[in-house]
This record gives sequence, C-alpha cells and structure tokens, in this order.
Amino acid sequence: MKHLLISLYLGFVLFASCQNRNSKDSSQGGKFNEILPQINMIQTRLHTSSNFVIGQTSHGPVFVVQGDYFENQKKSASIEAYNPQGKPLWNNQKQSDQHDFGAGAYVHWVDKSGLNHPVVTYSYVPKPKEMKGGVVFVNANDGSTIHELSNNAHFGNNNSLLFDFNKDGLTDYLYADLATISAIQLSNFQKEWTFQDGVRFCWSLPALFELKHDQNPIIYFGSEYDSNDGLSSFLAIDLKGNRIWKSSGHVEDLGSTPVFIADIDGDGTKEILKVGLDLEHHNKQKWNHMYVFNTDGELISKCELGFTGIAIGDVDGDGRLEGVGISNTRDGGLNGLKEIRCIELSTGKLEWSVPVERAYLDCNSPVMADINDDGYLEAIVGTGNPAGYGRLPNSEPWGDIYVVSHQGEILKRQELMGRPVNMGICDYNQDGISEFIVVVDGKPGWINIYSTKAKAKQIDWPVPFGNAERSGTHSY
Ligand SMILES: [Ca+2]
Ligand SMILES: [Ca+2]
Ligand SMILES: [Ca+2]
Ligand SMILES: [Ca+2]
Repeated sequence: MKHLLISLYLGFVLFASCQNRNSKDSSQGGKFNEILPQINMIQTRLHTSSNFVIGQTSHGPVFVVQGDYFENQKKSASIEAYNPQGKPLWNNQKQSDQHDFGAGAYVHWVDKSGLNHPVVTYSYVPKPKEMKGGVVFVNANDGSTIHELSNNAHFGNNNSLLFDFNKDGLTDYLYADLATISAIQLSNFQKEWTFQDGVRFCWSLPALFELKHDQNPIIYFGSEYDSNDGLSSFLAIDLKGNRIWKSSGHVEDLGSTPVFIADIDGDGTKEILKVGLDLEHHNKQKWNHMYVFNTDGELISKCELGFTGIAIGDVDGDGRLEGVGISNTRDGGLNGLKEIRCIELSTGKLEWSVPVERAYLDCNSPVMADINDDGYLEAIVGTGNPAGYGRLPNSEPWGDIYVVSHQGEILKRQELMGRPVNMGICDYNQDGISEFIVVVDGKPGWINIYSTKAKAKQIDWPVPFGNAERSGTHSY
C-alpha cells in the first residue's frame, strides 16, 4: 500500500493523502478533542530568531535555534542549544569588539560530515556593509567553532542544501550567500565549485531532485529580482555547478521561499514549485502566485495564492495536491483578505477559505499532518507581527497559530507572544508520535513545543523543510 507521508521536518510540506480517511471515523469522540496541548515553552536569549533544527547526539535530542545575542550593547550572531526540557546546553557566537553581527535566517544540522561529531552551521551578517559575511561550522556536541568560511557577499542567510555530491557516503554542503552558490566538502571545508549566475537569495532554499533514475540529481533555485531590469529568475544547475536552464523575466520575487518538488496533478511526473512574492507590494498586484515549472524549465502554470508559506498535501484524497496557507497582507497581494485558504495547485481552484480575525506576515513553514489521528490531514498555519524587521508601525508584536481541518474548519486557535516564524513536525523523542515545534519571534524569542497524535517515523528530520527534495519526512 502506498504509504502516508506524515510529518515533515522543520518545515512544511507534507505530501500526504487521505486514503485512510474512512477507516477511523467510528473511533472519534471526546478523546480527540484536545488539539496541540503544550509540552514546553523555552525562552531563549536570542532576539528575532527565525529557525531551528533538531539533531540527535549521544546525550539525546538537541534543539538549536539561531538569532541575535546582545551583551554590553554589542550584537553578535548566535546559536543556542537546548534539550527538550529547555535546559541550555551550549551557545556559539560570532562577535568582535569592533563590529556588530546579525544572524542569518537558517541553521542546519549535519550528521555524516566525515568529522567525528555532528555539525551545526549558521551564517552571520556584519554591520558595516563593506565587510563580508560568512558561515560558521560548529561542533554540535559542545558548541565549539570548528571552521568559518567567508561569503562572496555581505549578506547571506545560509540558504543551504545538504547532499552527498560525490557519493562517498559523507554529506556535502551547498552553501548560498546573496550572490553565489558554493559546493563545500565538509570533511576538509574545500570549495569544490562556485556558481554565480543569477543568484540572489533572501529566504529561499534550493531543492535537489533526481530527474531520471541513475542520473545525477539537479539543483533548482529561484532568485529575488536578480536581473538588471528588476525581474526574477528560476534556474537549474548540475552537481558540478554548470547551468542547465534559466527561466527569466518573472515579475515576482522568486528568491524568498523554498523550492518544492512534487507531482501536483497525480500524473506520475514531478513538477517544480515556487511561491512568488509581491514583496512589500512591489508591483501592487492583487495576488501573489504559485509558479509551477516542468523539469525542462517551462513555466506550465501559475495560480493565485494570497499567502507565501504553504503546507502541501492531498487533503481531499483525489490524487491532486492542495496548498494551504494564511493570508500574507504584505507580500501576498492587495486582495484585502484575511483568511486561511486551500487551493488545488494544478488547477488553481479555491477549495475553501475561512476568515480569521487578523493576519500580517504568514509563517514560512506551515505544516500538514493528521494531528488528531482521525484519518484526515489538518494544516497548521500561523501569522503575526514581528518584533524586529517588518514590524507594523506603532504596534506591538502578536501571533496566532491555527489548526484547520481538511474541510476548512478551524479546530484550534492559539495566540502567541510573537510571530510564529517557522514550524516543524518531528518525532524528536522517538515514540512514534510527532511533536509540533514552532519558533516564536521576540526580543528575545521562544521555542514552543506541543504534542500531537500524528503518527510519525523519524527520517532526515534535521534538515529544514524536509530532505533535499523538500518533500517532507516519510511516515509509514
Ligand atoms: Ca505531475
Ligand atoms: Ca486533492
Ligand atoms: Ca486529522
Ligand atoms: Ca514523539
């Protein structure tokens, strides 16, 4: 039987289906009423955190969050590690007496690096723009710095992709700054190649997919207003850093969301998905769009979204994938709606929508899973007003999480102290049931942990937004 894909790691997509939907209807009742009971709320020391990873060490699971650390009025880029009970384990800071450093958006965990310990990476952005940023490689057992590499640019969010490029059994590191992508062999930190055509990443993450069996996979990424005419590109490159194709001339920002690979229409062929942003109403569009490319680089469809973080799954069990998200009133167009929306991605059809009280910046990585174990997928989406960048004028931070059923019924609303920036579902304590984790923005911010009833098998969960295909964590 084709398996359910149930949880995905730090991120979102859950390419899942509802084929078991009728098998458990009779088992519903009061015992399924409690949705997302909170396990823990870890107050970090870091400001404006946006991402986390969870890895496994000999001491058990470790949560690592990135953000800015302030001491003596100096700002340093930092990561901090906690156990699931919230006990601080270690921290690592990129700092100097002369300059401030801010943390890049993403943090990654590498188990098979060729070193005798797991590795965590984060990036830093120096205060004077003339200085170059870089990436720090950290021993995940004790937080010590083991290496640093300088960017080719000032800015970089660690928009990385982990993959064994040369098939030696060790994970290699595809690292991106604002202008270049580099393949780095982690065992000796050598750069194998650097690619610099049309690279302009903000919050994007590339994806990697094996087009044909026994052929080398291909790396796909999009860029943010990268060309001189202010338009955006989408590119495919091979594992040696050679361009395969480039699709140019797109009006929306294609460099601020992850790439996903999925068969959205159920015909057996995968498509390449990219959510575009009308960044800060750049073109005063009514809607932002989902871009669907085929593997030859042709744009085969676009559909109106209204949100930027997307949870993907087959919520109605018809073999076609839906995308669920909550309005992003800054980057999702000028449609004026505040709602949770479910859109069939191959047709662009709005399946349902449900209004919400407030919406601003949506969560980057909404998730989908059978949270209440009733045989149907639920989506968890979030929205909020950040404490730092993007904060609405004359306002206080706020945040909401919603659990919404496959039919658009709001099962739970959880108000938060700040914007839920990124979410993840993984079974960190390995009891077969997924936990739900969310990074909540603040000065400083939090890591909130909730329990679910979603059955899970833990695979590659240290990787933000699932594996290199961004296809989620498989559960059988
Ligand atoms: Ca297809
Ligand atoms: Ca469907
Ligand atoms: Ca369910
Ligand atoms: Ca668990």
